[in-house]
Amino acid sequence: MSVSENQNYETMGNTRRRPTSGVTACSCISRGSGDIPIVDGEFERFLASGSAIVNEKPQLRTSLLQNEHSQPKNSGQLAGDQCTAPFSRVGDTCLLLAVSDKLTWAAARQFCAARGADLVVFRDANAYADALGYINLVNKENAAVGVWVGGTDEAVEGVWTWVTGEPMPRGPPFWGSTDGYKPEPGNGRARNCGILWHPDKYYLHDVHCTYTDAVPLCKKKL
Ligand SMILES: [Ca+2]
Repeated sequence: MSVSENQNYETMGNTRRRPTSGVTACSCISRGSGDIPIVDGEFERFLASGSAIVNEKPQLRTSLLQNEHSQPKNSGQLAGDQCTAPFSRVGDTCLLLAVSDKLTWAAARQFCAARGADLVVFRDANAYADALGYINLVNKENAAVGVWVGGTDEAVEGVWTWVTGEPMPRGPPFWGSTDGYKPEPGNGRARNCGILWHPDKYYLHDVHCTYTDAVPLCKKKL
């Protein structure tokens, strides 16, 4: 420290204060309302302790970073903004029933893909119930059609999977029955695409994938 620099400090014992002028390193701790003078060597110990906290608590830093990336600042608003017409917010998802577009299963999937979506999947009975409520609301005037869902056993007969690659649930309350006691799916290799079958209260049935009296139910990822 030069003589001129030293003149910029007010000396009080072995305590140094912020320089009164000039640009010089300050041995102070900032505490909001102002800098607090510290004893020689304490500033270095303060810096060392801060580094120790970061180094000793990597799990804390990792946890904070994970929270920052996993929790949108306003997930409700974000999802609502993305679920725009002609899609409708249904429960915690975003659906579109294209009541005027009777298509094969593959064409229905393309229809959804062109709109940033895919055929609907149900991960639990609540999601299924939400979708049924939406279908009955939108499809009042066009009730005698089937509704395509994103489920198939085309790849391996009898192994029903969603288009996401997840296994489809089996049995009630998802699948219906053809004659009151024989559970769906029950038509083997001939029928490999899943449909919500209106004549059976929109329970799941297997039908020919080329069936065309059915419309897409698209689900957009949020
Ligand atoms: Ca089949």
